[in-house]
Amino acid sequence: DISTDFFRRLPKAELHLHLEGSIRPETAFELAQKNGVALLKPGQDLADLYDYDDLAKFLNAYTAIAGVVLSADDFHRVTYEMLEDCAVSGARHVEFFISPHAHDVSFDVQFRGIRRGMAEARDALGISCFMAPGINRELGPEAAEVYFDTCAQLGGDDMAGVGLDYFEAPYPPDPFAPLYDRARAAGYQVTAHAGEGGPAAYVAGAMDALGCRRIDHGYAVMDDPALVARCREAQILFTCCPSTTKYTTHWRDLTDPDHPIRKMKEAGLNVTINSDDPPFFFTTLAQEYEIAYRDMGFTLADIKASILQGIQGSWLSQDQRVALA
Ligand code: ES4
Ligand code: ZN
Repeated sequence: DISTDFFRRLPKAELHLHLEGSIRPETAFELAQKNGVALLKPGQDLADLYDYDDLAKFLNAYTAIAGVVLSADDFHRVTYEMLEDCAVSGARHVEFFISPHAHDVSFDVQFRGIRRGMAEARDALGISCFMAPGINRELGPEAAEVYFDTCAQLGGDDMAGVGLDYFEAPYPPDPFAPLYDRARAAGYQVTAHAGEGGPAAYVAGAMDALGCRRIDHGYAVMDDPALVARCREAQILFTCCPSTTKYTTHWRDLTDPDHPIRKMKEAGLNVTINSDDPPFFFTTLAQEYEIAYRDMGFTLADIKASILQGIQGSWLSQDQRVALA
């Protein structure tokens, strides 16, 4: 049988990863102590924090962990450690979301630390990386505009795009259309979480209203055969995350023959494998590939196709994508 090490060795791109959701539990614990943040309630241990069975409860844990990261050095550390973990899993290129609004810390401090972490990872690990602010859709479109502009001022070349995340239904993508228009006009790449907790119409909305050619998760697409055909023809890239579905959707069994990631692949959609919030979902990027192969019907040819589609759909330049493939 094929070992985890085999999947670790495959050179790949990670396109769907959240900085705050990548913080190692032991780092969270250390930073909480150092910063005097009460991460755990009396009588709670770390395992109690990593206990959730829906998107809302997961996001509460995510927010609690985000609260321990305070100084620029802290942001530097968690960024570098996240990229180091990606590199160990065989990632050569990483595009990750940040959630600046999840911290009670000035954006200036956050971006300084994150950008230093990225620079150090490029030097020390030999990987390339971009970040994109994830817009918490619960904030609403007006707050999102201000938020995006602040990020764009601080992000420089490291900020390649913009994303939309957090609790999905009943927050359709459409109200964010003016912001996405502005971001695309300014040269930013765009993606959005859709069809994880929301309906197929939100996947269509991310394409039609927001101009996305890349969709994070997208599982509900399988509820609409006409939309599946459209996404196949338009070669929309879906950044899927197997282990996430065990905690945030009703697809708890990854071996289920009706699991949407399996169905999306069988329907001929462009599906990449990603890790989302690895320690929160008790996984790594390499392990997600192993799960796709072992539990979701991906052949080695499917795995290779997914990796190549991920590289092609990344935000690297054409030359960089050719070099990586
Ligand atoms: C997320 Cl799994 C998931 N869904 C929506 N928003 C998120 N932010 C971090 N992980
Ligand atoms: Zn995500």
